Amino acid sequence: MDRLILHEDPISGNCYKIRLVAAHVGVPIERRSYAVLKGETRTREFLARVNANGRIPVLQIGDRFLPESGAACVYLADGASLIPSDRFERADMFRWMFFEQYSHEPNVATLRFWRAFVGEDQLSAAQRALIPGKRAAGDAALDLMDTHLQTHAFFVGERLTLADIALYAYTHVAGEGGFDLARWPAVAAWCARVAAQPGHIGFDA
Ligand SMILES: N[C@@H](CCC(=O)N[C@@H](CS)C(=O)NCC(=O)O)C(=O)O
Repeated sequence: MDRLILHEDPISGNCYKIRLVAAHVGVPIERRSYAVLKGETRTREFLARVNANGRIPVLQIGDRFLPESGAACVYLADGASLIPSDRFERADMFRWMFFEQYSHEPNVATLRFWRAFVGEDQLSAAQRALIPGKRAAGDAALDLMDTHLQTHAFFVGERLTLADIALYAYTHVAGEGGFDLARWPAVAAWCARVAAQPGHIGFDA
């Protein structure tokens, strides 16, 4: 088995997804930390060696580097029950993972990052102007999730899949971005359900 190293920032939910999948499948990973807030993923060395896109997470597998949280989750969960074997369910899992990347993370995670880590008073005028749109889009993503979860225990196939892990990472800390989960009770109940699964680890584990 290749040595696995997660290049990460511990504050990042995208990195937490990968640690959570690794815990569920019982695969040990080493961790190498970079401070996004200090620009440590934008150094010449990081861009040349780890990820030309200047972002974490990156899963290093032996001497190969795999950026993008979803790709790393798929790599780690290959052959495990976190990826449905049924063709439709597998595609549906990717549907929710793509939804997370396009409709959820850019809104819910970005507002969390700005509020909890950068500080609203440190934002540029351009960033501040984006807040209302991101708030509305984050609310809409949580509305959609809540509607689905009113009649489903998990996102796909009534059991834990990568879709749940991808969406859980930033949803369970959405309060840090000003999204009060009390407004979305089915989402809050699902968060508790995901956290109660065997093999679960918390953000700070
Ligand atoms: N789509 C990517 C997003 C990665 C991403 O946005 N990473 C952020 C931290 S969560 C980052 O590295 N930001 C540093 C920067 O852009 O300089 C994924 O899912 O891995």
